[in-house]
Amino acid sequence: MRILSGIQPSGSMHIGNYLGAVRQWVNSQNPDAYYCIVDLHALTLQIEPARLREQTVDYLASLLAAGLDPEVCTLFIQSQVPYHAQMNWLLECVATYGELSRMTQFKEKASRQEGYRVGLLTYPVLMAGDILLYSAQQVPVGDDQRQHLELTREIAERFNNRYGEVFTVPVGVQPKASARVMDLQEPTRKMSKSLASPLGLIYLNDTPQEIDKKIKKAVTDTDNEVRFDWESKPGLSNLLEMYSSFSGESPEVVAGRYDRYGDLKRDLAELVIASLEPMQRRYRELRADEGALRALAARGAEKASAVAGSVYERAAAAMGL
Ligand code: AQP
Repeated sequence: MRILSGIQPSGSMHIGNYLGAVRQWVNSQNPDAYYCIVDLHALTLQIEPARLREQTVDYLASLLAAGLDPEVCTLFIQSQVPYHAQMNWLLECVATYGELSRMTQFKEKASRQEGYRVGLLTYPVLMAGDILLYSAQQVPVGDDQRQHLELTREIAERFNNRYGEVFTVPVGVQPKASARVMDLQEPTRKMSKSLASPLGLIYLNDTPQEIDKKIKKAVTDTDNEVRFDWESKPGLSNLLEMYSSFSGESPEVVAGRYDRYGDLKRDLAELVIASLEPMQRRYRELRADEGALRALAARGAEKASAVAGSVYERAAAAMGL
């Protein structure tokens, strides 16, 4: 099964990224799976160059620590495969301004800043290129990327109708639980790096004390009845779903064991700390050898270029270049 997915090295990786996307990557890795750190996407928002460089390596270590095996799948850095930027231009001449300006993430992010960059509008096209370059059949992503994936399908179909069959039309795959992990302080909003509220996100490398504090301070409600109900109890349901994602039980079964929010929060904190601990240990070991991480990324880029190059050449030729 040909798979492609990516993650932006903006901010630090959080459990929304892990439960919504990265854990699926680990479970579905195979020799035909391509996973990339999409550093070009990170340029859509303000980020210090030195920080971006550093975080890109942090993400390599985090993905390996989470369980990706470069002997099994291909792991690479987007900007090291120039076909992504080249394909972006071809597809910008297929996508329309109207469809890009209707994207919910664009509207949300643009509304929070003055003078936003053109890249903020067009990055779903870059993402479409990321996917189509690898003829991906499946794209494991969190729920927030559903709209961008639908756009990718439309662009692929339009291209194929206009210029001939070049692209595979992909499908998105969401996890059964935690496709949308919510902010712990504002549980009606997704947990998100660019809206980092200090207590709202759990980062994969948070200390046990930080995790414990954030979960204990998570916003719930006042009626003190433990019930899984997103409509009337979003804060509590977010905690129950998080518990369920780490323990494998259904959120209803977890809810049935508790009478008090405090007890649930205490046990959830313990569960999250214990689940992340082996990953954190492995992260520290891997991050200590930056040379090895960069060498691994270079090998990944070489493998990825071979696949992306041939699809790019076919797309460019079909358009008359
Ligand atoms: N809260 C979330 N719940 C479940 N899945 C999530 N993902 C992101 N947030 C959640 C999934 O993680 C993958 C990588 O995401 P990304 O870093 O490339 O970009 P994003 O979706 O835009 O993530 P953020 O954290 O919200 O970053 P900003 O704030 O920069 O937009 C994707 O598969 C995504 O679905």
